[in-house]
Amino acid sequence: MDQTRSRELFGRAKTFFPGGVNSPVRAFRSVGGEPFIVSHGKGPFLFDVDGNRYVDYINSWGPLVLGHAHPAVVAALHEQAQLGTSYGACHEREAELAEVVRQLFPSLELMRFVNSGTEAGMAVIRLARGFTGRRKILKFEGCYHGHADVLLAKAGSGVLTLGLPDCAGVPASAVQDTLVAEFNSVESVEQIFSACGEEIAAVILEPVVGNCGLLVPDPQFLRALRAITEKHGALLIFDEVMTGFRVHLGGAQALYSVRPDLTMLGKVIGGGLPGGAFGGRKEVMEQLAPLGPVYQAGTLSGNPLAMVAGLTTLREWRKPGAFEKAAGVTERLVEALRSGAARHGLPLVADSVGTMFGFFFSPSPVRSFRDTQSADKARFNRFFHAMLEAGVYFAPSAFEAGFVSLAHDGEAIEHTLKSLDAGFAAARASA
Ligand code: KE4
Repeated sequence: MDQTRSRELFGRAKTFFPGGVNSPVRAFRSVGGEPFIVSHGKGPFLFDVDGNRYVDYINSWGPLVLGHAHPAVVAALHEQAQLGTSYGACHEREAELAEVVRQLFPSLELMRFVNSGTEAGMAVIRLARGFTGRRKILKFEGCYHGHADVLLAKAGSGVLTLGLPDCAGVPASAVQDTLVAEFNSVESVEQIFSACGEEIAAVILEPVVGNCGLLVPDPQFLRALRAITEKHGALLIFDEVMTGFRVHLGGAQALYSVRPDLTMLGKVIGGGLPGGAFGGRKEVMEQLAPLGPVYQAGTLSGNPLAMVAGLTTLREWRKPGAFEKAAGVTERLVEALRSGAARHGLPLVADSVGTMFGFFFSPSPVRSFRDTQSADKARFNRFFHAMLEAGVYFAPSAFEAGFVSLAHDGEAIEHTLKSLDAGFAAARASA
């Protein structure tokens, strides 16, 4: 595949940006090689500056449930741009989007729009601490909630050790009150709560994990977290930035019938523009300025472009049959991954929840962050590059989720399935 122009432009990008990128995962460091440079996207496809076409299973890391440049979204943005791109003042589109969000997420009795999932994460932690008067936060290994210091903590050595900084620049003081438990392990949560439950302001998690590959919750896990947090007076926070509208129109909280106290949203809600939200119980949200003492703000929060992109996206996405169609294609892809790997004698576990999927080259089920470490990363990387060569773009990391859009029908999915043998043959080859 000729990527001459991409190489030139990526070389230029590296003179401006660390690693040539504006977000680390885009640099292909985990899979090796260098990324292609996008010229444009359309439906399920990305096109690079050398004219190569790729079936895109990243969809901008989740936002594009309709695919790239959906005509209705483009038209809505074009119309709004002529009325102004940002007002820094109240306008009707905000409540219009909020109304649709609350129809799908009734637990958001009140909400606030922000510009990213990270902002939503910062806000819910401060709000939970302000509402409860407590300091400790319990998160789970492998879950990512944006890059706010307080959430960049990794598990300490012992079960009860407080979080350790997960990257340079995060002082120990920033994560000294962040505890880290094991996803799908009720026992690890109960141990921490029995030791300091009355100091814990909130438990925060991705209810279906997408940031260390896909981890599906055991049936009783989310219900157990609900019961434990209620018992100890801690808030339950669902980070649905990735799962929102994707695993179910109403997110994981609808799919698993567990109502959190606070929810983070992002990605899909902005329809491909910078957008996020957080919301939940009225009495908690009323602690927020200007009503209450917890401060949070944002220049571009609720900006009309993101509002109309989100609104148009959700209106199309909630049309009868749309979600089910994309979920059906996702299941078909996962089945083809399983059967293709088996045909090539490769150990592989694959799963999907709604229109989100993940797979590991692993002989055994992957139910926790620790399990992900047994996955064969080198094998994934060979698979990734062979599929890219065939014009199919999976996430450039063995530890990310994949996403299907409404546009992934017909040619896109047929081309993908036809290309899998090449991917598995490369995966099987010795390093
Ligand atoms: P943003 O600040 O990137 O909008 O959202 C942070 C975030 C919060 N919560 C969850 C569950 C998320 O998945 C994310 C961001 N996800 C990554 C994908 N692993 C975004 C890709 C990137 O960082 O470039």
